Amino acid sequence: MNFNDKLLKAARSNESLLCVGLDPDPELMPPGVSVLEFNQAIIEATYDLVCAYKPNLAFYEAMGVEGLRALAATVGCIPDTVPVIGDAKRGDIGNTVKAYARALFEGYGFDAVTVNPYLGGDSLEPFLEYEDKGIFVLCRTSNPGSADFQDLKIDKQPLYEVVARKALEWNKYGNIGLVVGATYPEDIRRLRRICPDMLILIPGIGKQGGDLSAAVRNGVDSDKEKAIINSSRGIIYASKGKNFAEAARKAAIKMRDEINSYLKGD
Ligand code: OMP
Repeated sequence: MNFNDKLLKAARSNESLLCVGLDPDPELMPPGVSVLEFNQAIIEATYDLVCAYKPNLAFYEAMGVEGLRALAATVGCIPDTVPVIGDAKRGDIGNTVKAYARALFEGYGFDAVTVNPYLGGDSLEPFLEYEDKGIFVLCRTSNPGSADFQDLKIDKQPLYEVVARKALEWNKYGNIGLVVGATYPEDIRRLRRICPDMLILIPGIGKQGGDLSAAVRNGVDSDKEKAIINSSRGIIYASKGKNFAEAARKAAIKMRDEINSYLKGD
């Protein structure tokens, strides 16, 4: 089953557009719990509430070889029914990207990855050739400094719109999605119009202050699907105590239900 189908299947069966970000930070994790134990407990507590998980590689790479082992083991303990997005934001010249794609898809076994389009279409080709995998192109990022480049106008269009139109052009295998920050809900609306059928990964809820209601309403397609709403710290660090997994479950239920209430138009 390809990534898009796996994602839609998980979203429908769990009635959830929520993606939980697995971003382990030793300063925020409960004391005395290893990264793998932490992730395992979070996954066991939330796998029936999410449409995907998204580990960000930075947090694992920062822990050296042990971190990479924990990442590989984490991917291995996520049920097959729930897709895993490797948030790596890679991009480079062709042969290097070929190695990145092999590492992420064949080494770690991610179902999808995030990529940086700055080097242009040919640089993404080795990712796209994995036709069954998902490739999320950074389009409008959630951080305040995203304006530095992404707002620059080219023939009166902001760069992030140019990226979205290019993504449509590159999408010959139908496996491209966009990354658009919840902190820019009006841009989500515009980008959804430009790409009516693409998956859109929307981070920036919670600690970054994104607007959940607007992100959901503006992010979904005409069937009220295809938006993947990510929260990392807001879910996995709901408690630093022994009850951290239970607290993560409660936070995930709350956010999933809130998303669903916006879909119903509440
Ligand atoms: P929280 O702010 O803790 O929910 O984490 C957000 C996660 O989404 C982190 O892993 C970020 O690296 C990632 N992210 C953004 O926050 N903003 C973006 O524009 C893009 C991403 C991403 O590609 O996922």
